[in-house]
Amino acid sequence: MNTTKTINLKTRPKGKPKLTDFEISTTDIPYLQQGEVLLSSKYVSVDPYLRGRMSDAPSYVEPFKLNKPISSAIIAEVLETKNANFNKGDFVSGMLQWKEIQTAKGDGLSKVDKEQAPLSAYLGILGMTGLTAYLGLTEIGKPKKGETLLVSGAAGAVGSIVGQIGKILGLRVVGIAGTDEKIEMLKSEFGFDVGINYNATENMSAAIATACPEGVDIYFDNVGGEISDAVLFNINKFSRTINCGAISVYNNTEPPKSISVQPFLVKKSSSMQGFLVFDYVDKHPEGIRKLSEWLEQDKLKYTETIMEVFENIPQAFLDLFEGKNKGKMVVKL
Ligand code: NAP
Ligand code: FER
Repeated sequence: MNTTKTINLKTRPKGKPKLTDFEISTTDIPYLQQGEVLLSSKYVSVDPYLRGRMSDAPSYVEPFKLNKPISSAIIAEVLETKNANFNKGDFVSGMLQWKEIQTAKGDGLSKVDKEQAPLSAYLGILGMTGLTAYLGLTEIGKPKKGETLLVSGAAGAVGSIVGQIGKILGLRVVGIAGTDEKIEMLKSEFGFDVGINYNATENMSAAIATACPEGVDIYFDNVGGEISDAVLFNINKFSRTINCGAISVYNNTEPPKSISVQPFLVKKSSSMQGFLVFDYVDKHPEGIRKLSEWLEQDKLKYTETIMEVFENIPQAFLDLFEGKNKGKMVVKL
């Protein structure tokens, strides 16, 4: 087989992305050059931040090009190798293209151990997701035992890990998510103390006040927008907000209308800080060590939503904006 299916960005999404913004094409697999490996994709990560790269606004990485493949974190198997660092049959993780088969240079690929954890875990708890949860909470949240941690997007990939790390560190943990089933999962499987289904709640600030009778010391914000506005009415003196993501406004076509945060922060000497996991590359090895240790000791659990087949990668991505996933969304090929 000398060709492979490829998923390209066909049009830049306006508002909510649609399946027609993507196009599947068949492209040639280039001849394997010295220093390269031939890879077969096994698990593809779909992530909210890819929405940003589909727009042409300036960002920390360049936007995806139209009619060119989209890329994301992928776990792949080495089919052939002309690179001494990789053997046939190795599994690797890297930022790769949405292709079934592709060639890649060795740099930027890291080997993953199938015996230590299931392959998909390297896209979630043992990858960017786990690092985001651990480093965001510890570096910016600066948690102290007994404090109250509120997490939005709590049943998602990052949020479900943040809450569990909060429990390990001795915090009272409250989660916000979109269905009763997710709230039940947060409490019964991940040890959250309380949960709020924002889709079934009229007055979010009152619900947060009830769920956090001693106020909010740390707010790990994955969603932004109205949910995060409601949190402001409940923040404590010297509280910290980790601005990890704002999925509720990623598809906005106009700048979001939020309430003014400044008076809330002034009154409570409270801080908000944007967080990017790539700013802490020097701490990634420590983070992975910690996460692996907690995983081995059964102190951390994870869940995944695994969709199947290559053609469904765009649908899996769209589903993130509908809350169809619990834990990490991945596509298995
Ligand atoms: P995820 O939480 O697994 O998936 C997205 C979830 O967002 C959905 O399951 C959905 O759950 C929720 N959601 C969708 N639309 C929403 C809306 N309008 N209002 C409220 N909730 C909504 O995704 P993830 O990979 O863990 O990422 C979570 C957040 O972290 C994202 O904002 C992402 O951009 C950010 N992130 C940041 C970094 C960084 O370095 N800063 C790194 C990784 C991720 P519900 O059913 O609860 O609505
Ligand atoms: C994310 C949201 C936003 C993310 C990165 C960004 C790695 C960064 C955006 C930018 O720099 O424009 O989930 O994850």
